[in-house]
Amino acid sequence: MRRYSFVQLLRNAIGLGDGWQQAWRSPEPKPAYDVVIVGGGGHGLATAYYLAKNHGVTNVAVLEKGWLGGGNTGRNTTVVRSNYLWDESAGIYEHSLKLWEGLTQELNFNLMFSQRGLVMLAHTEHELNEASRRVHANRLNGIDAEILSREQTLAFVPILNGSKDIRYPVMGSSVQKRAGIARHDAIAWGFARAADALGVDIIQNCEVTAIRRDGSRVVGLDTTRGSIDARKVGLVAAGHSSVLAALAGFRLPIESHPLQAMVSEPIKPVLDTVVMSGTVHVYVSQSDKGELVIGAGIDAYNSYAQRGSLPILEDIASAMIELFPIVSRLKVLRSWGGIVDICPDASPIIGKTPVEGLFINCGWGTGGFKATPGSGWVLADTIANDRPHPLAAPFSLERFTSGRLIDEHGAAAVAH
Ligand code: FAD
Ligand code: PYC
Repeated sequence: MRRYSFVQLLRNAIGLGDGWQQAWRSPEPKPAYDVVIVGGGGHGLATAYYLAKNHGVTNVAVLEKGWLGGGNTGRNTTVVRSNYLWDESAGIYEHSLKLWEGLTQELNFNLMFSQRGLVMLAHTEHELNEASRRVHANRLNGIDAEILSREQTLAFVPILNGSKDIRYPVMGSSVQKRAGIARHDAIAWGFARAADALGVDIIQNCEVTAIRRDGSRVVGLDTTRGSIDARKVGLVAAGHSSVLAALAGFRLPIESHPLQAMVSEPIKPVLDTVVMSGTVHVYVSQSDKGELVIGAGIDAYNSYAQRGSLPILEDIASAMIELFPIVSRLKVLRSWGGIVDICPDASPIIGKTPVEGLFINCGWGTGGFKATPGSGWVLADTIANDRPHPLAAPFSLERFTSGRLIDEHGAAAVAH
């Protein structure tokens, strides 16, 4: 990897240098690979990186129909936390959080991971009980979690509306202090650069249009850039997972919905943590630039369009003003949407499929950004060894026939 001197950095920044070195190559697809990963979001790129790094499997391609991180990876609001309810979830999300804690150094790429804490507000007795149950469950799994009283919550987030006369007064909260935010596209770029350096071919503008089988086994893919043979294939295509599964001839218990977010104009620092409210349906953090990054629950209808409807934006604006009256005259700079693939139990699917040699990672719904490194790690291990990684095993597709669901609607919180 090329190193730049300070003067070279300055010259490049004003267009007088000899240009930036490409962070990854742009190879033509080869006729065949040992493993092809479909989807160049964070999860797909992480899978390719860990295949190469942890398992020495380097004859790998990542096929992306658009540009790297152009799906949900580049559209999410970057909340990273591991405070889910069930032991199975604690396993995978905490593994991921631990990887986040060392990833900037490992990838030598500034992911701007900021462990500023995350507060989940409780506005009802039911939410207080649910928070307390989850905090105890987290602690039993060695995950940091605390309950804050109403007074402690208002002290932790001074801009919160402390009035008891609002629709949903703040009654308390749970907090995970190791939670936080990161820079979303940096994780795609960091994994891409590191995977490329280990020999992985990253191929953009390459849409998979068919999945070829020989009997019950996958043998390759047709793409907009030609046919590619593959011994093993990983489908890691978030909003389009059910479309790809249909190409392979099986169905997924997934619904695809738009999920929207927006940012305000930049203001002085007013919020040094992340706040979520499941009841009034809003969550917010402040970016390093000063913008408030604000998100919503899903749009209720199914869609494959990367945009949503206006009523959701009106709802989150009114919820924000209710919780944080100081934002009432703030301007919204932009809003956007992504397509999230949601399972009935609000937990992901990771593992084997009914087609031999074909693996899948999907169903992270509104909450997969935080899991990017952990999910890549376990999927790579699953593909390399042809059996589920122990942390992935509970999240198999079979749970929808066995009935061993992992219901995380409470922890998925506002976004579901
Ligand atoms: P993606 O980044 O979507 O990557 C999948 C890729 O597959 C895409 O780039 C797509 O173009 C490609 N693809 C699809 N079909 C094909 C094909 N046929 N051929 C080739 N390529 C194909 N999660 C959190 O943990 N915290 C949050 O704060 C959070 N906020 C969110 C806010 C919003 C508004 C949204 C939309 C999502 C949010 N999420 C959050 C969820 C999170 O973004 C996703 O779970 C996660 O990014 C999924 O990553 P991925 O790499 O699997 O998917
Ligand atoms: O999963 O923590 C999360 C989340 C926050 C906002 C959207 N998803």
